[in-house]
Amino acid sequence: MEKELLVYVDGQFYPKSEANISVYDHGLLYGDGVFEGIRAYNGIVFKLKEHIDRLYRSAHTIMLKIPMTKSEMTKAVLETLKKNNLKDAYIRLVVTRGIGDLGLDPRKCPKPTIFIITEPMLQLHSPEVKEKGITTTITWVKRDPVDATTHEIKSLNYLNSILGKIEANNSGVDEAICLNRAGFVCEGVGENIFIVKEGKIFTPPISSGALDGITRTVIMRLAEKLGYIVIEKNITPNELFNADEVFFTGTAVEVTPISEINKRTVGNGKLGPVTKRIMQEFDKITRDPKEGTPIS
Ligand code: PXG
Repeated sequence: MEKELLVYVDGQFYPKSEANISVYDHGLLYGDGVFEGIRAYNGIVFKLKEHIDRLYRSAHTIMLKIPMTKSEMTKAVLETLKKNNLKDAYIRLVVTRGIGDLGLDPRKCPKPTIFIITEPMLQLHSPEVKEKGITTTITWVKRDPVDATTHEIKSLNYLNSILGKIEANNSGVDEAICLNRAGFVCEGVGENIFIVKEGKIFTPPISSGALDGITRTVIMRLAEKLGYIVIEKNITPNELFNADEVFFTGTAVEVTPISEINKRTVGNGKLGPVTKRIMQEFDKITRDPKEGTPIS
């Protein structure tokens, strides 16, 4: 029998089939917790420090005190990868409020639950999509507002994204695009969004309610280094439909071109030159040891 992957749960390692948490965990009962989706390329955990920092920022906002230092958390992630002998991996790091009673009061949860799942990296979209682009639809469900369960917090409340994803599935397209309450473009369900217009690059500000994506920041810096002007501004659906190029960024999707939005073809429907250049350069960055933390 093939050896099972090991999962870190509260300081111990369990085979995948035995890695469980309590049904009284508030992460499950209320979505009360925070998480990170991280990726390792060829033995280097890409932007691990940035992911750990964001995890602690999310936890700070929801007043969840993680009972580990950032350095201990970093070690736990690396240890889990080492134990599983993984070099190209997807890492899911989760901290929940922990076990409590059936009331929602977090004071009843004395100890946060921490678990780390690592899996070999699987391709989200087929390789052709990087050439052809994906189809999308703007979903009816509005992004959670910034004065509520905003996606600036990477919390376990992902129903907003899941509703968007269901809408994409029902419409027979690959992914959903979310608008905020004011009607401006916000992000995908698990991706940030960029448009290219007349050679300039635009992306919605985080104040639109989007996650401060780590790939987003990398792409903004990269694009500037390549000489492009990058502007954070509110983007309307009309601007989105009439962009020359549109692409998603994220840990899972990396840089993925969008070819269609609500049946409207983006640009000429082919991979645009700016997106192509950025995809190529991003690929180099993910493989640069200086951009991450080595597993061993
Ligand atoms: N917005 C949201 C709401 C996200 O959840 C991003 C943007 C992109 O952020 P990063 O930091 O990854 O550039 C995310 C991240 C998955 C998966 O399994 C989703 C994310 C990350 C990893 C895996 O769908 N979302």
